[in-house]
Amino acid sequence: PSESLQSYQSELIEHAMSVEALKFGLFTLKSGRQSPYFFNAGLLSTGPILSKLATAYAQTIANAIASGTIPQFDVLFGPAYKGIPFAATTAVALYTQHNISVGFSYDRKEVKDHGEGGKMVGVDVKGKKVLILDDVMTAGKAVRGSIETIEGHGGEVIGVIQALNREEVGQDGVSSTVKELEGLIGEGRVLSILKMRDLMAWLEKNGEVENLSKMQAYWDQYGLK
Ligand code: OMP
Repeated sequence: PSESLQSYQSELIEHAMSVEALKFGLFTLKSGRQSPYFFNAGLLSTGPILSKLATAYAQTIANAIASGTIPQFDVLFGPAYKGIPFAATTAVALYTQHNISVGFSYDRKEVKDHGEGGKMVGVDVKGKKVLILDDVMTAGKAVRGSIETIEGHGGEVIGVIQALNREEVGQDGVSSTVKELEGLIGEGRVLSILKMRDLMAWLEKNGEVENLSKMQAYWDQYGLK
């Protein structure tokens, strides 16, 4: 890893570690892979940490718009459950810190049969450009579900942003989750605050030799080639 970390990136890593939302050790993933690290965004749950996280999402999004990587968009979509508070706070940060005004919406996991009904809550995505905001991506299963939901409601997905992109190959050992998703929504449009490489850069900078070598071994086996 050679890319240098921005301060909002190292701050997020350090805050996440301080509440054990980011842990190094041995963990079994949804895919069955044995990972030397795990990111549990559900533990990013204090005002100060949410504020750091929303600031980091907003900064990443604003940079991507400024460089033309993603177009300006209308709606920030946060999938249930963890995406909901993160998208809401990021919509606020985009407005207060970057003067970017967007709508906010989210889905329910269960369909309601009374009251406002339906699966979607918030701004209608129909005919709108939508950016999906979620916590962590491994094989992209969750993101694919969100793309289906938004397109099913007539929206156009112009990008995806994650707090952490683990950058892993698919179950077949060769396909790249990021490439496949980019095939659906456009080149370069899968954004993240942090990538697995950034975690490795942080470990290297902080002299965590043992964790770094486990991360390297995992990367050699499952990382994007
Ligand atoms: P995909 O849907 O395959 O991209 O995996 C994302 C999901 O994996 C998340 O929504 C979590 O349920 C879980 N997960 C984490 O939360 N953190 C990790 O570090 C790794 C995983 C995982 O199991 O791959």
